[in-house]
Amino acid sequence: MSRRLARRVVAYGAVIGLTACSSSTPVAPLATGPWWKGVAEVDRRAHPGPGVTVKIPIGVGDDTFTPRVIRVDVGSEVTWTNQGASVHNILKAVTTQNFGQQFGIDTLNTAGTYNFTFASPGVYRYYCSLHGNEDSGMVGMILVGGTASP
Ligand SMILES: [Cu+2]
Repeated sequence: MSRRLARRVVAYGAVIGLTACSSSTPVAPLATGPWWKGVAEVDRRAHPGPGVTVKIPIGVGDDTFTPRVIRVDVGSEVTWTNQGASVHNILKAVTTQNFGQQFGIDTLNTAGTYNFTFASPGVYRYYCSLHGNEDSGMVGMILVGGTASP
């Protein structure tokens, strides 16, 4: 580091120190918005016909639905498989949303599976109440058909 650069760094540090207590200090905005913004969408469409099973393993120890966001064809069956050691559940993130039929499972034990067939296009969000809430933590989303991500 050159002497001039070193001086500049020291000066910058001093400015930070002086302004840290000021109410006018600019603060970098926190990441805001829904969790699925920027999350990779895994496209599982173009499988032949309805009834295709899409595996969603639940990560060992990290309590996540993997992948978090997948897109499937209308009529696709999705299978959640608990590959972890913990018990999980699968609940609607929006309780009033119509999934077409009863959705979810209260207890998904280790090695257990849960199947659901998505018969209508739409955006279907879900979560595990043991390791998250409707909007963060152990959450997932199924995009059915060509419906745009929200
Ligand atoms: Cu869980």
